Amino acid sequence: MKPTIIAITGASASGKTLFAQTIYDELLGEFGENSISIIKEDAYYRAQDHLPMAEREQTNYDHPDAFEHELLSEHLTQLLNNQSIETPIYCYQTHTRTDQTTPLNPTSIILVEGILLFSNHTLRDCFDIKVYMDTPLDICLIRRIQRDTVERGRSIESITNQYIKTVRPMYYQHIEPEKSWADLVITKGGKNRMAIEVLKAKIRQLINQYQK
Ligand code: UZR
Ligand code: MG
Repeated sequence: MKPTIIAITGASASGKTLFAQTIYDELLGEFGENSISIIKEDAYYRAQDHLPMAEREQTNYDHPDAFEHELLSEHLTQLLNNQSIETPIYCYQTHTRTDQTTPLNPTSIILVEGILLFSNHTLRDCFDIKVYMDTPLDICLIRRIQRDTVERGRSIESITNQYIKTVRPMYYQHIEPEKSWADLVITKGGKNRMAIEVLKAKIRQLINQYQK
């Protein structure tokens, strides 16, 4: 049986990481390491070593072209073929990849989370279940300010500038339209307990089939 790949997409700071991580942590405890893994689309931001810092700061990180979706699709295909992969590690401070990678072995369930997972046709076709986090944009902005000042070393000024310049317009151009591809639309953010339990129940059923 091939792994089942589940995509979780939605606006920046809509609760994708929390939703995916909660499902992962809770099922890992039940089924163990070979059952479930997570891949972050953020890890596949393009390497920008060739660009000076000032130019890297101008990149539109909310546009599909900022991601190496070809590499992510290739990696998912390798996992489907039962091969291990090396996922890139991205650094938000230097806006490029580090020279390290994280090894990842194929598991029965693969969760993939990120903002623009449905924008690329080949990538979209890799997903068996498509989830969209439909969190209001004002809530996302508040969360983004809280998160990026603490975790990504940003000033309020740089966050609000980026928000006006790219995050908000790209949301309306590229992210919100992704909703039409989704099988499940989740309201109330990454702590939506009922949504977590419903998806966990489906995943449990799948893992039990793999283990037969
Ligand atoms: P999530 N991002 C950066 O701010 N800097 C980078 O070097 C790479 C990405 C931001 C990006 C996007 N945009 O909104 C967000 N901007 O990371 C996506 N501006 O990550 O879904 O975890 O919020
Ligand atoms: Mg995230």
